[in-house]
Amino acid sequence: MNYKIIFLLLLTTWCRAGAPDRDDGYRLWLKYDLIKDASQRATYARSAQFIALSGNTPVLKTAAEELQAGLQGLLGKAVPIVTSAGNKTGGIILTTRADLPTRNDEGYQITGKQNITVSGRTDAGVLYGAFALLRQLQTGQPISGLSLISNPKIQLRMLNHWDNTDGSIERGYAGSSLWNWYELPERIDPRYRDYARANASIGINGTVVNNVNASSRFLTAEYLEKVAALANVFRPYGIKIYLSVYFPAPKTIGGLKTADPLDPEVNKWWADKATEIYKLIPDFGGFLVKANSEGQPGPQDYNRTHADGANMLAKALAPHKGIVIWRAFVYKADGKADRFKAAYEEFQPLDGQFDKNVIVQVKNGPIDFQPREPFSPIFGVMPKTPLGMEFQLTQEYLGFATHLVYEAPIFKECLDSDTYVTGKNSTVAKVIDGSLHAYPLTAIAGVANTGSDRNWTGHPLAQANWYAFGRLAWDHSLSSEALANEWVKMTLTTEPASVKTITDMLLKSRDIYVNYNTPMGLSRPWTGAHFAPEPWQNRSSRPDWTAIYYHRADSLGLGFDRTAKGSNALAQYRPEVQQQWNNPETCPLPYLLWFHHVPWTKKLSTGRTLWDELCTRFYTGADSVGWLQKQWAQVKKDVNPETFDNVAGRLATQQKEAIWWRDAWVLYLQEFSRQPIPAPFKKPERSLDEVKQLVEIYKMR
Ligand code: BDP
Repeated sequence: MNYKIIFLLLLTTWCRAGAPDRDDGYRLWLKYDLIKDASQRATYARSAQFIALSGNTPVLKTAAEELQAGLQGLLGKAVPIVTSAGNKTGGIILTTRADLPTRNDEGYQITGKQNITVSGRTDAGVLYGAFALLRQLQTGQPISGLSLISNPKIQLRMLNHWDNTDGSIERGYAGSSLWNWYELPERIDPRYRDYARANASIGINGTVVNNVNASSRFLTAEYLEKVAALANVFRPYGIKIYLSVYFPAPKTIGGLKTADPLDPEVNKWWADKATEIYKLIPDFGGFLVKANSEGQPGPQDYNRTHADGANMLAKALAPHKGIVIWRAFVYKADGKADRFKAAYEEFQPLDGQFDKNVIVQVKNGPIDFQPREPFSPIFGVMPKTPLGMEFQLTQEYLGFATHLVYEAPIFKECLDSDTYVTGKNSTVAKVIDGSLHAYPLTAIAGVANTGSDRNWTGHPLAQANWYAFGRLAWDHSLSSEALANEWVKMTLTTEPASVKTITDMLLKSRDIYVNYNTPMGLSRPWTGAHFAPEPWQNRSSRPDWTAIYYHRADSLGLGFDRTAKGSNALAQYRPEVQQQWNNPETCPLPYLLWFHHVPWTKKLSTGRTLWDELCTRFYTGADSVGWLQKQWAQVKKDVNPETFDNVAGRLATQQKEAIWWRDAWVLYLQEFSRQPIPAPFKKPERSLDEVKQLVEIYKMR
């Protein structure tokens, strides 16, 4: 069977999977259903009579075939691929041009009137341009007369999968792993290609396929073959594969007595392993490493530093142009210390000590993917070390797959924060895109929210988080609203009123969630389910794995004092940033309890006391889920029934849980505040003991 026939077969499967009358969400934002407006279709069709492609490299072929498939669906007519436009007009030319005025190799340009030319300096640029052109049609924009250039602002735009060999996913809520390890490398699930298409369409160019809590099995010959088979599928879509590695692998699978990064035999083991990997996967991306973090071994076990560990791996990969992504997610089991400060304390002194092919990957906030965190102070203090961003798409602390939380505002809030590292307007975005410190390597990663569920993400609207992440990784200046709008049009409906309603729901969803879950700077990163709040949880093997460690409720007030009178974590930020947060009178309310222990009766800028303000937020947050339900009911006529019912069901669950979570917090905090629930809110119908039981029962499942 030749390549074209295979493609057509795949295409048929793809189309069958999502015929308009039965839309199970599998096609994501690449639906390509017929554009309803016939005159709009005809206008597009006049500019899309053929696709001219002169090259035949795999990525260029992908670009042409994706464009062809998309146009076929949107316009309802076959668009031929020809090898040259000759003197024909009215078509689309895909071409690479080394002298293109794009800023980097993956950028693209779309120009032209008589023919539309989509060009890139590399094949990948053309591929991204082809998807951008399709996006124009999908969102009802003009395609002729365009003159646009777009460049990715960040080089490595990656998904991190926390997937295990047994098919489970750490913190995964959309089924099991996409990778069928037991069937690989022989059986290639067609879904792997669909995964690659979706990623390429939003500019993602790298994927780490296994959990950061890594099994050394992934480095065995058996597994490397499986990984190589996946790499073969991803390659035509411009996506490189990376592996999370277990630092002591030289001991566990290499038979060495040590994994000391300064031991010559250990060095040799990794160098040999790298050579073995690159024989199988010539464009292998590199390693992601979680070391000396949450019980994972690492260089500190041998009195070496993170830099020693990272550089040792970097040297093994350097001859092959591979890179090391070393995570900064570390904190010690020291109950007296402030976990907020831990990563900075370990990493800041190492600034400038990492090899050129190392990038340090930092979570957006100092603690752990909370619904709202201040930006990690590390972003303001490591000018000599390339820092990459780690966001979490999977909703570990965001209500799993039942709560609606559109995450673009979380990402933007962090990216737009000013670190003041080189004066005003030194945003986190400018740190990580390299424009402030001229980092040679730039990266951004999202911990994936995908799984084997037919619609990929469990909650149908959580697809928007995957989408927005990829688009922001490409261009962090895009707004949350523009991305929501785009995604809704491509995925759910193009009816203007419904587009507006759903966009509005998405944009408000995060604040609604924060209000009933962790308002005003509360957080809840304790062990257990990571689902329902358990603010009473006070026992664990380590103090920073209890809830009371974070909220510090007592008879006087609530919140973690991180000023100079408390842990002084604020000192890790530049003075201008400290100034925003260190005065409880002026600290913005969303961050108040992150930095201050505030008396229950303290009057806030809203005119309410802390207690009354908290109650107001918990209650209005929970009530707003009802608003989300009402909004969703309004779009019924414009959204396919399967997706409509799916979302409606999840919103009903969310409503129930939001009330439960509100009750958990207010009943628990009331034991300290000793204040009534303020009018007009009614006191919870259940007792604190009943809520505690609910949580215990939840944890049993
Ligand atoms: C925490 C997760 C844990 C991860 C860890 C990490 O609960 O499952 O392994 O982050 O990022 O949020 O390493």
